[in-house]
Amino acid sequence: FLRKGADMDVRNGMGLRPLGTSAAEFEQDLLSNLYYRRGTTVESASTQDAYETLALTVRDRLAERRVRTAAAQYAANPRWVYYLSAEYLLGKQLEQNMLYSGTDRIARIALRQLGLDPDEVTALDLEPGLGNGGLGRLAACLLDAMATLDIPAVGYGIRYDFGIFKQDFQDGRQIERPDDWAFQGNPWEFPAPDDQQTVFFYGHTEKDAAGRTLWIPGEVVFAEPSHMLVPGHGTDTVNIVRLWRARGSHSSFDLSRFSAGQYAEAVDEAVHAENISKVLYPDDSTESGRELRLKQQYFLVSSSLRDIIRRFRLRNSDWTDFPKKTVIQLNDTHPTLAIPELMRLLVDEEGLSWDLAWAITKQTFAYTCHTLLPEALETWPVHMFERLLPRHIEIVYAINEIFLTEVRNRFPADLDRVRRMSIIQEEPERRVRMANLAVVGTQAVNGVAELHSRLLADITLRDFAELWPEKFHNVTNGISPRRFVKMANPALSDLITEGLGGDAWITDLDRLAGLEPLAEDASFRLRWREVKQANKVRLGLGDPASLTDVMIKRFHEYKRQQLKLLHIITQYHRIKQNPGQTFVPRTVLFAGKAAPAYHAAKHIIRLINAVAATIDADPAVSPYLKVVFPANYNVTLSSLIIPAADLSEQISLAGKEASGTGNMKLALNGALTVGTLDGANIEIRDRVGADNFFLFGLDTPAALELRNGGTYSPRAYYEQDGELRRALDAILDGKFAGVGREVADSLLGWDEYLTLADYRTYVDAQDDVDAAWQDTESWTRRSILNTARSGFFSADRTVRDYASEIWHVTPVKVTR
Ligand code: B1N
Repeated sequence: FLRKGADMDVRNGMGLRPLGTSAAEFEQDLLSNLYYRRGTTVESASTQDAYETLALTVRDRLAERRVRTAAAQYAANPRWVYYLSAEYLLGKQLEQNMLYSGTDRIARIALRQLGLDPDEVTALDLEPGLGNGGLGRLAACLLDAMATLDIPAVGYGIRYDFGIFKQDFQDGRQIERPDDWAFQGNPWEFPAPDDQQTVFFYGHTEKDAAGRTLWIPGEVVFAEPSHMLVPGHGTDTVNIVRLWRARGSHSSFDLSRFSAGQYAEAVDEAVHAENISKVLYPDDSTESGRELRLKQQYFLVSSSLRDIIRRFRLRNSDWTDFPKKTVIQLNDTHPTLAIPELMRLLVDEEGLSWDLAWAITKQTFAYTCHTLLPEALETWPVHMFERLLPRHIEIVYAINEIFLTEVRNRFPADLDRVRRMSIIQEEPERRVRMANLAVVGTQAVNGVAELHSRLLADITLRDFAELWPEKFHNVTNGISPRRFVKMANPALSDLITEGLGGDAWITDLDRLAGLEPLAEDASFRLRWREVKQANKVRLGLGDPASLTDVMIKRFHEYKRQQLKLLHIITQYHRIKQNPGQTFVPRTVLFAGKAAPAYHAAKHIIRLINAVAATIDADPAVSPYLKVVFPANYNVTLSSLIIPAADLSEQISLAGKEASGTGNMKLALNGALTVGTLDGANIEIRDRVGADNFFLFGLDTPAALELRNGGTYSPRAYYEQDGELRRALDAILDGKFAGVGREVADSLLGWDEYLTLADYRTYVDAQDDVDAAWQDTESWTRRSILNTARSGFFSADRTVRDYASEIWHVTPVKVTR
């Protein structure tokens, strides 16, 4: 491996014929790839052949940049960012790589020259759904921004065979189908079998003669890496995301069984090993607690750390330099086992003293927390943890002992504090608290929006913030303006570029502020509206003249899709009760998946579909109200919906949504928000201005008081508010095909998310929306201001914040 790195700076692809930038040259390369890589010709190529060939031809145009990036980064021997995440929602690769390599136009010309339909061919590009929701998409946006800012970085993750399930509806119910995304192969992936790693599980520990601990593992699994390119925009940097796939070890083929005719049993062990990277757990913001998930986490961490150390050794030899050259960002607690694993590698395998190893480890890691929900804070039963990772539990105990000594010294006689802060929970069952381990083993902890970071320090991680206030930071999330404006909304991008007199905004989003004066320009406003209109036509759901009201996100009770539904039913009743009256026509669009085992969320989905059908079938209502729910929300669908939205629903109970990122995407594309004072909504409202945001609902202190005071009485709201009662009664009386009584019962029972307490202010805010919509010019002005003032929410700003506050890294410029 040393040779591979050592001559990296000299084998710069020199002597290679540079790839052409004309359509004719692209066409020649297509033909050549079709012939030599797919073994066929245009005359006999299938659409799949054409697609794979196109992908390879585009990919080749980034390869040279990738080689130069690797060489420049190797030469600089910089401080690296390693981003560890169990999830990545990268979105489709073809369109992105055509944009970033500047081949979009010539590729289409070349395909047509060859008699191929570009739309038909590009339609075969699939989205790798290796994540659940916001956390996975954030990882992808941060990688995009790191490459764009020339930060030397590698993302590490798991190459799940099956990504997030595909959602369908049957009789309005969500059904799940497997997402076999790479069944046809994945042309974007570079396999790197030479960098395979070995991962151990189970077994026991022993002490050798010198007193060193040895782990005698009970299972050996191979981790096979491959990577995808992560190009930066407007720069030559091309970073990578490295994904691990589990393979059975060679000894896991049981020859004796095979010889005895037990053919299937002979591969049992290999099949078992390969299950580790088989499927993404479809739980978002909840914990699944299954042993296979813990196995996945260790698999990711162990193989990635070995790879990080391999890379460190290419240019360095002194372990004390490790934290100077390495920062490892933990994307939530999912990769927290990296902390005891690095300790094990340094102490057991490298022979460092505990104290030195601990100093290195703490300096190396940083932890991002993405939640406030207690049920999302991971814990693992000690018995499961110690069976799977017998050495790591010893290390965790040792870390805990030293840590608790520090707590006792700082807070003598505060036994309760020690109990709360311990990495080991004792009651009702012994469990390892991963968030505590993550805070103890890192040099920085951050939340993902201002409110979230404050609540982390004041409530969720309060004891830790009191002990180490300097460890706690805020880094507000951001989104890629490339994917969510430039690519998703080309028409608006062109108008912005024209309005600003250039496209520098794509990598410098604060420049959108230059649009403010144009909000006062009637002809610009008209064109702004025309773009929105065209995007609604492109989406093809509902009347493009209607107010397009969107709620697109995972289904979770805390996000409160059920509150939006109560508003819809209320509007339905108002329309029915007032025949002859006119109403502001609305298309309400829901999209999102529920975890397959989350029954309450699935009931909400079913009820939405039932209400949609009832409204559709009612000619008195359907001219004014339409509910649409396209199935299988993913990055691709979001890119069609977001540019068409007029209104963005961000209605979680205050204090529950860590940040949200859909809220940012929608505001940037000119939607106005109706929202609570939760997550990043607060920062959006601060920036776009209170006049351009529809605020409602309890704030966090009021919500906490109402819930913890035990005074929340949903029945009282039901009895006092006629419209609310009517909406709930309609559900309870079975007016929507008899569906959804569970939803109404839970809202009237013990509802953690105080839905009925926010109903009236929400409906009133929606009345304000209707009134505002009727003044078209003023609405458009507010829409433009939302875009103009949302530059802060670029992931480039997020990455700059991480780079200066937490990572302390500097860019490495790739030159020719
Ligand atoms: O992370 C996003 C935030 O914008 C959202 O507010 C937040 O809900 C989301 C366990 C999670 N938090 N926790 C998860 C995902 C998968 C899983 O298995 C938890 N996702 C979030 C980005 O910061």
